[in-house]
Amino acid sequence: MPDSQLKDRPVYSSISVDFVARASLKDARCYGSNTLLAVVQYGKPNDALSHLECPVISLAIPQLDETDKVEVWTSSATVITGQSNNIRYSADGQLLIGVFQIAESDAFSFERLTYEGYTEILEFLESRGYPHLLRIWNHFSGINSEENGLERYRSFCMGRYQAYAEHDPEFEKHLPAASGTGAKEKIMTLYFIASQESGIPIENPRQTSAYHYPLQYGVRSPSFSRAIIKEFGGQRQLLISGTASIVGHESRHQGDVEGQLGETLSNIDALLEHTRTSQGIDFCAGENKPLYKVYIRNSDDYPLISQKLNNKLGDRASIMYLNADICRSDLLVEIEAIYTV
Ligand code: 3EB
Repeated sequence: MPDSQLKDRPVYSSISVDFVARASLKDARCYGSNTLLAVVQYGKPNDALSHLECPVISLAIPQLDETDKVEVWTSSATVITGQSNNIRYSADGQLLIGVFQIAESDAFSFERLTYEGYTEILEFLESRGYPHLLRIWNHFSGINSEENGLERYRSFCMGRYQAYAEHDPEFEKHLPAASGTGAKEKIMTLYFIASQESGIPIENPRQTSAYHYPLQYGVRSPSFSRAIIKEFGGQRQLLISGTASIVGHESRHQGDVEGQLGETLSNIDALLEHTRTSQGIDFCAGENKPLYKVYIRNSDDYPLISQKLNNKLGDRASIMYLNADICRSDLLVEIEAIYTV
């Protein structure tokens, strides 16, 4: 490529994410040779990490393994941070990480609170020039409780759907990957990554697309894609949504946590295989360990689940175990993952 053309090419930062020991976050701005974009911490840590200049996202979701591990996102480029209404964020010119966090007051219906949150996020991303929402984590209290005759997760799906539909009539073609779980305090947290350029949404051949789930699961279907592929600075990430024991649109292995775990892992395998054949990318061939986050409804199931996962993955994955309710009351475990090649 001639020099002149090279100069006009935008600089693409590389983006990394890892689970690291809290104590290794000494510097206010950097982790290793990269700049901090955001840190996510789980449970009720004593240390607020207030020395960090990047957004610190705290979730009332207990960690079932080592309690001093945090999720760290970094960039090789210069990072700016800021706040706009209810959103704290950082951005590096290619990627933006933000968090919308708000008390779940009784003043609004839960549907309305969700609608307002999503609308604020979508408008914010559009105005900042990062219009492509790639991945979002949805955490709020009482996910399976009924309120005004409707399960709160279903109210959430209605508010989310409404916000997306108003923002973009074609929204189902570019939905982000997502996770949806309960949290132990009455705070709604929506944290997300978005980019200037779009990613590629992937569906799972073993599962009905969530946005096409039939009416029996709620008037508005859950709006998310099964995974997103996005390239950052020569590396590609596969951001896999929270995945559970659902085949087609039906929950399988009711009351059988081992059966649900096996089905969930089959779903993740099917998604990886489908990505390999349809996109020509083998995410299992990477040298970086994939990151797994495992949400477990009943903490009593943690020993069994961790033992089975260790048998299957050994030390080929970094795994974080969390104690959270899951959006269908018959689901006992949900697993999300990030692969990099
Ligand atoms: C499922 O496949 C399980 O509503 O954002 C997983 C990931 C699930 C995200 C969401 C829900 C969501 O339907 C539940």
